[in-house]
Amino acid sequence: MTITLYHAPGACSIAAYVSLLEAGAEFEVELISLAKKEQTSESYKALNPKQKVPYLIVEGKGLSENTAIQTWIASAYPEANLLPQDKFERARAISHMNWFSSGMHPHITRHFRTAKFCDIESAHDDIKVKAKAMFFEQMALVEQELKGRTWFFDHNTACDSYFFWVYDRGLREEFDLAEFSNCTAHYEAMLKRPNVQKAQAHTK
Ligand SMILES: N[C@@H](CCC(=O)N[C@@H](CS)C(=O)NCC(=O)O)C(=O)O
Repeated sequence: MTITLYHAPGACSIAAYVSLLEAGAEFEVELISLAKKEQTSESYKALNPKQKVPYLIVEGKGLSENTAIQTWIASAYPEANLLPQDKFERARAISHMNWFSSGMHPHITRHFRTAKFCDIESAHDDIKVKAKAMFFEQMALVEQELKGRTWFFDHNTACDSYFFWVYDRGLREEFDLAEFSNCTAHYEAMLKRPNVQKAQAHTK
């Protein structure tokens, strides 16, 4: 099976990268520089008109969206146990990933790329304050999810790889996340995983 992951260092595509490594998959990584806006190049747009990473190509067929990519990896490599086997728990894991994608990531984007959302410069600080507050509201819910547990489920899954990025991205927005001690412990446990270190080190 030929698999190529389009990944940008620092981007949410690290979640798929970590899962492919955890699955023991054989795959190629094509690095995209978001700073150089390579996601808007004609050649990348021809592949993925959404102009985002991650993008996965499996045997010539493309798949976008973190949650779908993670779900495919888990199905294609069942022995890696990247999502819970129990049907309800598996649906809950997919719910978590959708939450990270649609309920948390957009707040970070509004904090980071405020000018993309509003031309009125004097309103930018207000948008940032609100985006951060909305992100923190969600973080408080994740904090409860992780109470008394190392991982979201009874073993490390794709959800953990995905939330690792959410927390890391919050730190890079200079959010003080110390009040979320369960989330911080989760982040620290993820940082110790060799596949997380490997994916993070791949910047060139
Ligand atoms: N809904 C998509 C979002 C992907 C996304 O926003 N990726 C960001 C990087 S973290 C990106 O490619 N941004 C480039 C841009 O917006 O120009 C998913 O969950 O995969």
